[in-house]
Amino acid sequence: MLSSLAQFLDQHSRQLLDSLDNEHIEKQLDNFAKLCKPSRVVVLGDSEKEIHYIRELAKERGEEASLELSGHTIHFDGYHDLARDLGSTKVLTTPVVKLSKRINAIDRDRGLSEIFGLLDGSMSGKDMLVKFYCLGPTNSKFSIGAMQASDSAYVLHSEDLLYRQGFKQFAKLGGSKEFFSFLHSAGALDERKTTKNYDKRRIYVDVTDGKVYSVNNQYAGNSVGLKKLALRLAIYRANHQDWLAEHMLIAGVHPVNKKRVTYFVGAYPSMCGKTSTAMIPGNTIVGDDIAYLRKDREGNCRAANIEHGIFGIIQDVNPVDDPVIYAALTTPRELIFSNVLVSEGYPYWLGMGKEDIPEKGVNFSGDWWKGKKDSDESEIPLAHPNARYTMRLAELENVDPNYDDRKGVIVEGVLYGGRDSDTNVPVSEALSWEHGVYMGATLESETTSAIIGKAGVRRHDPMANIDFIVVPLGKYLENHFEFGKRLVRKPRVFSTNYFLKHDGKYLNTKLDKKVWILWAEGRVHNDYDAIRTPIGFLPKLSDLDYLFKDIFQRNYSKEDYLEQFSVRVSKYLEKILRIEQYFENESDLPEEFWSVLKTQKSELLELKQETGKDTLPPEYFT
Ligand code: OXD
Ligand code: MN
Repeated sequence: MLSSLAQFLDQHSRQLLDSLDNEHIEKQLDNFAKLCKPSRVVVLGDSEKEIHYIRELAKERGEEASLELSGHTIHFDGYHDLARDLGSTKVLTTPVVKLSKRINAIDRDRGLSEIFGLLDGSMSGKDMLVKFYCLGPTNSKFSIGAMQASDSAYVLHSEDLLYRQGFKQFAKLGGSKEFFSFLHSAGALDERKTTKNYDKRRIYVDVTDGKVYSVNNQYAGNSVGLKKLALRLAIYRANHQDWLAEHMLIAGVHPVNKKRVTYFVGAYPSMCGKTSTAMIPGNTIVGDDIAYLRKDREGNCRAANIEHGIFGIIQDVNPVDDPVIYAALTTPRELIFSNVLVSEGYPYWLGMGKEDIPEKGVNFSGDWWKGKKDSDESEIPLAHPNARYTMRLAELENVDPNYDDRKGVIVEGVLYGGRDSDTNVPVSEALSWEHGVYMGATLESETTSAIIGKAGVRRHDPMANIDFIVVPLGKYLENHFEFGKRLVRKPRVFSTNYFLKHDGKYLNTKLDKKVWILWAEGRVHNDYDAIRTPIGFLPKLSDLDYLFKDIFQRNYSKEDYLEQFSVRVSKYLEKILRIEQYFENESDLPEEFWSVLKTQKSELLELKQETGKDTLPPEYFT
């Protein structure tokens, strides 16, 4: 044991580190301690006692406070730290690190010197808490060890809810440095225990070294290393190997009256229906956010949830739209709410479907009352639109029995869903794996409040992963094309759009997505015919009508079908123009990508010339 590190450790911590017998871990912790200068370095194992310690510490320190229902706590991030901060998140570059143009970068030496300057002494008077987790099920091909060091008990409490304990996994490393590590400091705190120097927030990702440094923040997307910070490291690794690290849900889809389950993965940008797709009543949930995908020996695509909890957006969670989550959030269990309104010990959020919401309480702005304004004179909502809940998946009644399977689940369908008010149909199936990759690569979405910046602007978001693709986009897409080529049983690929509007009004209810997903499930098993169009295979009216009747006991009219499933030829051509502009600056895009685009474009142009129409009904293609 390095003597400089030993002086920070109590006996238990020392024993734990000794038992890991890994010089890389010790060296890293020694460096972290020298840099952040905590009073102590507290190393924790996997036991219930240690989990309990963190849970209580978060409350003792005021980072969380108990609510009325047993197990519920509230945590507030600072008023200026309520979403992922892409501007302050940078990848450290060296001559070997090549990145997509959309990723912020900083020269490695310069970046390290800047962030080390900010971390210097950041933990003085505090403990550095250290825990070991496993990304993915333990003892599996998917497992990656992840070490988190942080001065925030909230960060470790969140990780205890969201990730698998990994001390034993680390013990098996046999001294290797094949693990990720994350150093986080919330920095100086104000009286609300939120970060004071949020303007000096930095998140620097060292992809070649498998490390991320994060300082002066608390919002979990910035602070919880194992979430989006680990996703970046995993994407770098996966794209230099032969697997996929994706921003995807994993769900078991169970058709009505049929004894089978079909596993889907799905990529949806934030606030585009990802969690609610995973949570569709009748589905079983394996994961709602991050999946690793690998080919197994038989040539199947296997997916594992690298998490075992949910850090979910809580806006619009109500008994009608999200009954399963709503039930979980309103009953006792271990659960952290963040950035909601609290009044008399109960949480309130936007769109919760309650009439009697209190007109005052405490929220992300401190004491809150209806009509309260911020310094720009805009009204502060009762809860932040990106307010969250954090809980274990196993708490949910619809958790899939295989959610922790070390082999992962066999994926038969892939979903790509954007937020698109005027172009894409509610559901369609890709014409091929290549077309499916194209559908994922050309996902567009209106921006949302999960990312700092203006909401409501159309944004390209390939595979809903653009914020995290720390390799050139061309390389990332090639990895997708190649992955499919190697599979013996390729999943079918579908695009969904739950947000189609007419005159500003949504054309579908939030529950309609169940029909689209069950149609996709049926297609995987060849239960339904479909109509081939340039944008993909479209459902037939009779099959949708059957599904609407079967599931919701209501008809699906021809009018609705025509409005929702007509091919908006001109809108698609506009989209293709946007795509061409977006991708033209990326170098080395795979040929497959351009070939799908060119085929689709020429087919649409031809249709337009032939018919002179902007929109064509599905029947036109039969
Ligand atoms: C998330 C996000 O929190 O993508 O999952 O913002
Ligand atoms: Mn996410």
